Order: sequence, then C-alpha cells, then structure tokens
Amino acid sequence: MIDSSDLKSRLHPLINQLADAIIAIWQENLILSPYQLPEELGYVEGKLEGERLTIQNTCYQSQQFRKMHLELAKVGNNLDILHCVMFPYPQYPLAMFGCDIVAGKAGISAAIVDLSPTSGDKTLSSDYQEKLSSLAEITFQDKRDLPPWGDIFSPFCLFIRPSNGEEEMLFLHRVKDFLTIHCQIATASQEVSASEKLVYLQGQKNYCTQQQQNDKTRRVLEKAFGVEWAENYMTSVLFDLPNF
Ligand code: BLA
Repeated sequence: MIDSSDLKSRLHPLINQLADAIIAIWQENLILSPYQLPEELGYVEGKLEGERLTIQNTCYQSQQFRKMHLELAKVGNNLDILHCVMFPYPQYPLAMFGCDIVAGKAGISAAIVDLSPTSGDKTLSSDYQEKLSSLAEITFQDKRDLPPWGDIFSPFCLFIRPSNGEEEMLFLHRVKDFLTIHCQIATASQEVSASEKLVYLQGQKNYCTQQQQNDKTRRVLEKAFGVEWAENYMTSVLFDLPNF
C-alpha cells in the first residue's frame, strides 16, 4: 500500500497549501467525479541521477471539464513541483487554467498561473477580462520572462519568483482568485455550436503543443524515466488531447 499523504507532507509548504486550496475550490464549485488516468501512471517513481523522482496524480472530471489534473512531484531532496491544468470540454467556451510551482533548495524559483484563451481570436472573453481586471493589482519584486512557447498565455498571466513568504501568500491568494473566477464562469457557461466547438478544440491543441515544448519539464522526466517514457507522459498525461 502506498501512503499517498506521505509525499505531500514532504513538499514545500506553499505547494501543500496550494494543493489543498485547489481541491477545496474544485469541491466547493463543481460536482466532481473521478477521472481514470492510464493505469500505471497515477503514482510513479523513477530515478534521476541517483535521486528518486516521485509523482502523485489527482484527477477529476465534471460537467464542464473533461479532465482536472493536479500533480505533485518530488525529485530527491532538491526539487518540489506542483502542476495543475483544467481541460474544459471544447463545447464550453472556457479558458485553460494552468498553474506550475517549482521549488528548489533556495526556495521557489518559478510560480506561474494563468487563464489562457483557446478561442479563435486568442483572447479571453469579456466575462474573464472583466473579472480578472477587477482584482486588486499586486506588484511582485521579481517578475520572470516567458519562454518563446509561452505565447499561449494571456495578458493576465502571472510568472514570478516569490521574494519572501509574504509574496508566496500573495501568489497563493491570486491562484485562488483565478480558480474561483474560472469555476464561476464555467458553471454559468452555455454550450457553443458544433463549429465553434472545433475552434476551442483547436485552441486546446495549440495550448498542449506549446506546453510540450517546455524543455525544463521534459528534461526532469527524461533523466528519471528515459526519453520515450517522458514523451509518452507529456503527451498522454500532462498535455493530452481528447479524440472528439
Ligand atoms: C519551468 N518546469 C519549469 C522548470 C522545471 C519544471 C524544473 C524550471 C524552473 C525554473 O525555471 O525556475 C518542471 N514542471 C516541471 C515538471 C512538471 C511540471 C517536471 O509541471 C511535471 C511533472 N508548466 C506547466 C504548466 C505551466 C507551466 C501547466 O506544467 C503553466 C501554466 C509553465 N514551467 C512553466 C514555465 C516555466 C516552467 C513558463 C519556465 C520555463 C522557462 O523559463 O523556459
């Protein structure tokens, strides 16, 4: 028996708090049912240059979301990772919620959250824009630049290296704000036409194609599990597409 609470207790406190907050907001706003990941990929362990890589996945679905994926990972004693993506059913005109936190020995090096557009014109709809614009402005000391594949993210994307505990808490609150807005828009959303659905599906495909180009993620997975395993994991677990 694997004690799934074991990994969580060994992760950076912000990752722990954020994982709890994400699940709580999902439970409060959506009617969740389990989502079955490929059999052997719920909990995996590999070896990265002599260090253990442990991955623990939590996955749900709801009426509006094909897949809501929260992944926690630990690489030896060096690297803690939280990864979360919500994939809407493409007949709902919804954004992609994505969040990634990478914590090393020196603290959190990357904290990113976004609601990314998948519409034809690659902009967020007015309901997202209005709600996101009305959030109080926060200034973080250390803003990070997006890599070239990051053209999928919205102007509201927050990508920072938190400078202290206070900024970590501000980031946590901002993720909760983004996620709550997203769930509220989702539960109020109406299905679009068959032709529009194809446009949103194309938008999701583009999102996944771009995310699959994140060499930093790929490298960690390749070193622990090998090139082929990493490719399969990135395309079938992290950024998979439905066969609609
Ligand atoms: C960066 N992602 C990273 C980094 C690592 C990982 C090691 C570098 C940290 C740094 O630059 O400080 C590793 N992330 C992982 C691994 C997994 C993971 C192994 O999720 C999963 C097992 N990444 C996402 C999502 C987003 C995202 C959903 O998975 C955004 C919504 C973004 N991660 C993201 C970005 C970077 C990053 C933009 C910086 C990439 C760069 O600077 O080149």
